[in-house]
Amino acid sequence: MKPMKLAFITHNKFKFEEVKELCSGKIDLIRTNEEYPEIQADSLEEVAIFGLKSLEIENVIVEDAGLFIDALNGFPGVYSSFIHRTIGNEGILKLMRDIKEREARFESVIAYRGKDKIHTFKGICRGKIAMEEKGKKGFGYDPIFIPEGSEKTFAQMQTTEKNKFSHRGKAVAKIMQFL
Ligand code: ITT
Repeated sequence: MKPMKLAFITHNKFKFEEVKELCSGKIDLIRTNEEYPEIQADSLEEVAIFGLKSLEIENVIVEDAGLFIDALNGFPGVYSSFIHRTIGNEGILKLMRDIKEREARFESVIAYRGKDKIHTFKGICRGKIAMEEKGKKGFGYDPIFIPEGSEKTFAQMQTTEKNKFSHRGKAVAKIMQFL
């Protein structure tokens, strides 16, 4: 049987590569650069669903992710994109300089539309904020995030290894089971 075709609308090529690897052999994932609105909302679900509703295509996914730091009451959370563009990893490390409680989590929400209804799939990866940036791979907050069960940051891992721990890997596993 031919693998089903699925469009992933994202501007982030790293995200696409991660999901593509997880889908390999099972789903034929195509990256589409289409514009869709990214609203500022209180939850990742709202952002992903709103984006998907504006698109009139079938068999499509969008994904919204964020980093939630316990000691900062979940900041940057839904503001992760803006905060990364402005203060960046260096800014987060500065905010965390004197904080011993370094627990944090990444969340990923995938919104999928087949023929009609929209479904969402959530993956969470717990871990901690590193004391300094480490590693050159990946993107975004990868150099400052160490997932539970590893001593390495995401930026020190190859895609396959990051996928085993990551929020995105968990959300993709859920949607694959659904499909
Ligand atoms: P889209 O086009 O898919 O929206 P994006 O890069 O804008 O791509 P998000 O809005 O989902 O992605 O991500 C919010 C922020 O969190 C952004 O700054 C990302 O770099 C960062 N981020 C998301 N997933 C990450 C991951 O797996 N590792 C490190 N940083 C991540």
